[in-house]
Amino acid sequence: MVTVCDNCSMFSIKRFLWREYCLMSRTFCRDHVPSRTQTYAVWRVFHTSACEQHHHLPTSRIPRIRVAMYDHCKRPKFTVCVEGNIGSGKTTLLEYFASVGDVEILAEPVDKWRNVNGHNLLDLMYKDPHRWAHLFQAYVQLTMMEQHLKNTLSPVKLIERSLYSARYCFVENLYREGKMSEAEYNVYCQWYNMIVQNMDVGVDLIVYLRADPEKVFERIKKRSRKEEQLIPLEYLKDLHALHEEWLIEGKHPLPAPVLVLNANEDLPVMERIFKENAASILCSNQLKESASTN
Ligand code: TTP
Ligand code: MG
Repeated sequence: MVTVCDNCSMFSIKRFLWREYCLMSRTFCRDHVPSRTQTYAVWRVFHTSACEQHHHLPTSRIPRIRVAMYDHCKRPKFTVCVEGNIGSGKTTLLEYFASVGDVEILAEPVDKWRNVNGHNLLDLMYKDPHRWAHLFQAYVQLTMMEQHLKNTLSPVKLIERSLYSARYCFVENLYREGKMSEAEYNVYCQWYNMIVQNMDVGVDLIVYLRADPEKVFERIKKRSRKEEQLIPLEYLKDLHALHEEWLIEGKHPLPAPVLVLNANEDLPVMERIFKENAASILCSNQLKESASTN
């Protein structure tokens, strides 16, 4: 709703524009920076509705805001993060949807973690977490941020994991286990808070692949990713509990609604479950609604 400003202060105009921008950027392209004329056109429409007497401010005073323009990005975009314990089937879900829908998938950059200019940080972290966990998680945070910020062309962007699960599951676990010191944990959390408070992480839905720790333990053994061979069942139980705390019990902030899927089944059944939930995962209902209002 438009609030009519009494004195037409630039502050209230900016606040109003900013709110409109935030509303639009949930639905349209976040990265289009409009030209000065386009900004003015948008600003004038908003400002006219905000205060009818004062819509002729000089263009030099137009706030330099970033506005999502309808012309440049007709299709709305939804970001879905796929969460769940190690080996719960996140990559499998991504691959399934890549083969059936107009989606862009961003698989987890595990290969980057395994080769930072020749250094395998994932391996170092498992071998000596006291020494390497903080550095490893700092790098995970950086690469996750890249995933969140990445521009995609498809209307739906599916990301394996997020900044949030790294923070609330893995880092929390390392700290509780004493593998990350209090100082390291504090520095990590300050970085994390700065990022989520200042960056539009823009998650619209979380799909939680909920699997029993015993089940994922079996799968991890089978797929034999070399760095993970010594992972004990206890570690997977702890991670499972932290996923539950975050995604089911609401102990930490949730950036979006959560769709919970039973991920204990084998591939053919999992594919059936993915298919049954495709409309929710691909946000097709919301996409249709947004398309019809454009
Ligand atoms: P996952 O992020 O769980 O990915 P995955 O490919 O194992 O899962 P799925 O089988 O469901 O596709 O973990 C990848 C590896 O990285 C795993 O060894 C755990 C580790 N990891 C951390 O140690 N800290 C982190 O913050 C993250 C995100 C992963
Ligand atoms: Mg994976």
